[in-house]
Amino acid sequence: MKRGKFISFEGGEGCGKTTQIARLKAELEARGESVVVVREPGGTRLSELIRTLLKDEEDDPPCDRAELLLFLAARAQLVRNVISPALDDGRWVLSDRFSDSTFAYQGYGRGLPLDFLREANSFACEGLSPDLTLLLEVPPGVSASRMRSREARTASSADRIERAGDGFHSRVREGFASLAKAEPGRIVRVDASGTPDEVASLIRALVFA
Ligand code: T5A
Repeated sequence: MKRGKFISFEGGEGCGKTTQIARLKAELEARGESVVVVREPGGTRLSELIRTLLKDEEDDPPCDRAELLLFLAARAQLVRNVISPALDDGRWVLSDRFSDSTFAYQGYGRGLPLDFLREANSFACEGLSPDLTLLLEVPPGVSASRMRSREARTASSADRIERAGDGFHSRVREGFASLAKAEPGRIVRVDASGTPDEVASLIRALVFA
């Protein structure tokens, strides 16, 4: 059986990953492919419980090191129980965030050492890396207005990481750009500031090139 393809979607808050993943999934299914969509942190019962702790724990919020280890624990469970079996079955896996978010947020954003992060992450994912990573980029103003419109529509409010401050989020943005520069063969930057249709057609051209 031919191994499936693994594509991760990355970027800052509200860059439109979820919207584009739904579109690519529909496109792939229309072409007869079998597709699994996962989100990080999350995607298994244990990983979804960890997600709640990471996003919403206010009384005893995780310190930076605990935050890192919780993200990695959620990923280890997702890789072992969902992503690797799906790839072995020849299915496509589209992941809303993966390891590059850890490097950008916990490495560049929180300042934890990148060498250690890479090693610990590789242990957590048993060496698995995406075949292709689409880095969706929007200017900070666009990201803020998309998040506001989503919050208004869903009556939700910003979580602990979204509220981390402008300095943190600009380090994350610069981190993603550095990661893309270091691995141009895997990480492709996508201008995500256009309409959903415009961004979807850029992505289609990259995936079906
Ligand atoms: N994190 C995660 C870490 O710190 N380390 C890690 O290792 C990992 C894996 C996850 C948080 O955890 C952090 C990063 C995050 O802070 P989350 O709730 O999953 O939290 O948040 P995000 O991944 O940031 O996802 P969001 O749902 O906030 O944003 P999306 O998925 O990028 O954007 P989407 O598609 O939901 O769109 C947002 C809004 O914009 C509109 C949509 O309709 C929606 O209202 N929109 C557009 N509007 C105009 N034009 C377009 N092209 C649009 N595309 C979407």
